Formats: sequence, structure tokens, C-alpha cells
Amino acid sequence: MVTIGDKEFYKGIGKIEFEGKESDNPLAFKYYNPDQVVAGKTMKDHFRFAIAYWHTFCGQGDDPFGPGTQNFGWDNSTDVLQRAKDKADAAFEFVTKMGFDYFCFHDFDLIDEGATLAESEQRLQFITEYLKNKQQDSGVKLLWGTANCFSNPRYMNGAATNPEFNVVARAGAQIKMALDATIALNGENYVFWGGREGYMSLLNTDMGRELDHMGQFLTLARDYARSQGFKGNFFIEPKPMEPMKHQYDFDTATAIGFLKEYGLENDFKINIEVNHATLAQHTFQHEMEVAAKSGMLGSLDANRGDYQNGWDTDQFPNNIQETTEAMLVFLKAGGLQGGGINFDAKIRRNSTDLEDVFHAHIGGADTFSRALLTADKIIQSSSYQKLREERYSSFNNGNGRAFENGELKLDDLYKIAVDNGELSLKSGKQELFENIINQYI
Ligand code: XLS
Ligand code: NI
Ligand code: NI
Repeated sequence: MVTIGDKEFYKGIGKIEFEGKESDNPLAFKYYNPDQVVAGKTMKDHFRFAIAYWHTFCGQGDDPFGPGTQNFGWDNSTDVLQRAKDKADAAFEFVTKMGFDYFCFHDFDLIDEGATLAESEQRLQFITEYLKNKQQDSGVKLLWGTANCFSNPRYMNGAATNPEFNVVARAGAQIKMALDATIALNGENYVFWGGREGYMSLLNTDMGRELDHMGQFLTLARDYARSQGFKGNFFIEPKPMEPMKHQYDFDTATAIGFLKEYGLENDFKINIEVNHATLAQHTFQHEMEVAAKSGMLGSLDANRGDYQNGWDTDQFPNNIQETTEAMLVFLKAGGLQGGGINFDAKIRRNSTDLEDVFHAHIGGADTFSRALLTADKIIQSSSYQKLREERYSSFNNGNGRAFENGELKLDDLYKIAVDNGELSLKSGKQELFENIINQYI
């Protein structure tokens, strides 16, 4: 049973069900079968799919060349509080109809920012209470909350890294309020995406000082949340550029180095977004592998970029090859550390039917599901893992093992090399690996 408020916003669309790949129903899942067990867990538990409040209920499709094209039924009231309640009703109707369990938000996605800090806080408390009831009625949970410390002009030079202390303090107040809302809604995680934490020109920027401020700021946020009983993870979401020319959380490796430098590695993990990986000239799977290596594969923001122009287009995922390779990393890592898969993606400006956003999320969930099924089959039935392990078999015993155990010196390597004489070449077999992926898709 889909529970909906007095108003129904997505009229004529019911709960999306799994019908299998033979189904021609555009409003049904072809691969995402929530209760199907893959690699020891249901798909629902592997993915923990979430809806992004900002794209799906706020983003009206405006771009630098024209205004929005969406006509959201929940945006009509002239009363701020009523509008926020309508938006929440629409959000919970949508999440429930999709059959997902989670949503994610920025503070001022939920309700418009007030004219003063005090007014903003009152508004946030109001909508938090409302959402708490909606969560109780529907069972929908909060995957993560975050604060928008990048849209308001006061943050044009950054938030935690602003050269002006009073702006840093203002960002601190905002993040305290967003943490309060996240904790009140039993949020499982809290995200920091460094919106304008970076620089436009190095000429007017003291990078070392700004990075120290960011480390200090995140420490304060962590300490406050822990003092309020927050047990979840903090995630850093790397992105190399946009809006700033250079963003400090450039990519996963940079963010992990930063977290370790400031002693935050036990509380923070990484939230990896596909389109941010590609902007950093990495693959999605590369970023996941880097995070997994440090036990920090926290959460995923699912979307895709455009292969021709490289922009942060935030399109819905549909690249089965890319996602299959990502799911190989995912399964090898044993899944995510506390997070889920948040559709940080938007429909195109000319997708203006109410059902389009359903097609988009169905496609995204099906892409991940098909990729997971394929990756699991590759691991279970192909020679993929064996071939990969064999490449490193010389480290399994003898001198290779001794090297891994730290028992050899550089002198020892010298002696071993002298004894070995010239070596024969060993193929990396890349084409064979690629063929295995294709065979199982
Ligand atoms: C923007 C980011 C943003 C974060 C949350 O590029 O993806 O949406 O996920 O602030
Ligand atoms: Ni993004
Ligand atoms: Ni994101």
C-alpha cells in the first residue's frame, strides 16, 4: 500500500514493481528485484537506493541560457511553510512509489533559507518535525544530510576556507543546524561536499592556511555531532573543479591524504560521485578502488557525465560496462561502509512529463542491478579472479613472500636479480580481461 497525503502529486502513477526483463511496461523494474539475493544479500540491502531532494524536488531545469521548464505542483503555495510541506509530501510520495528506502538532502532543499540565521533555524526545525512524522508513517529513512554552504553569495569565497573568519563562523552555525536536523531525523551519515572550498586564483589565496582551516572546521563538526550522540559516518565527496577552478577535495586520493593529515580518518569516509570521478580524469571504478584500499568506500552518488564534452551533466546512470566494472570493485570490497547509492542525477531540461523522473530512476536502479548480477556471475563462474590472482602469484611464497613481509633489503633484491639473469616477458592479458566482461554482460 502506498501511503500518500491528501494531495497526490504524481497522479496516475502507482508503485513501481519488478516485472523482469521480458516486461514492456516502462513503469516497471526489469532488473531491480529488491528481495532477490545476490552474493549473500538482497539487492535492496546492497544498494540502499536514495533520492536526491535537490535534483528531484527542487531542480526546475534552469541553465545559463534559460529558466526552468518543470512545473512542480508542490511549488505553488505562496506560504513558505506550506510550500515546504507540499514538497515533503511530494518527496515521500515519490520515494514510496519508487519502493526505495532513503532520501538525502541539503538543509535549504527542505525549506527556503530565512532572512536571518534565527529565521532559518526556526524554519528548519519546523520542517524537521514535519519530516519526522512522514518518516514514521512511511518507514522512509535518511541516508545522509548536508548543508548548502555554496549558493548564498556570502560563500562566494568559500565556507570553511573563506579568507574572512566571520564567514567561517557563519558556515559553522549553518552546519551545526544541518547536523541537528540530520540527527533529529536519524540520519545514518553526514556529507561534506566542498562546494566552494577551493580557489579561483592562487594569486589571492593562502592555500596552506585555508587547508588548515578546513581541517580545523571538520574537526569541530565531528566533535559537535559526536557530543550530540551521532554515531554515523561523515563522508567527504571529492570533486576536482566546478564551481571553483580548483577544489581542495580534488579526488579520492587527495581527500584521503587530507583526512590522514588532520587525523580525521577514523570518522570520515568517501562518497564517490561518478561524474566527479570523470571530471578528475579518473574512472568511477578507479575512485572506488582507491577508497576501498583504505577501507573508506563509504557511499556512492550515482550519475554519469557526457563522454564528449566532459561537463558535470549529472545524467542518470545507464552505462552498463562502466557500472559492471564498478560492481566488481563493490563486491570485492564487501559493499559500502555505511552509505548507499544516492541518485545525484537530474532529468534533462526537455524531459517535462511527470513520469520522466520515474523512467530516470527505474533506469538507474536497473543499470546498477544488471551490473551487480553480471559482476557476481563474473566472480562466480569466470576465470576473471583466478587470472587476476595469478598475475601476483610470485609473491605467494619464496622471495616474493619474504619481500611482502618486509624481510628483504635492497641488497637482497640485488643478489636475487644477479642470480636470475635476464627475465622473460609476462603478458598483462588486458584484451582477455575485457572479453570476459563483455561475455557476461
Ligand atoms: C555537486 C555535488 C552535490 C553533493 C551534495 O556537484 O554532487 O550535489 O552531492 O552537496
Ligand atoms: Ni555532482
Ligand atoms: Ni553529489
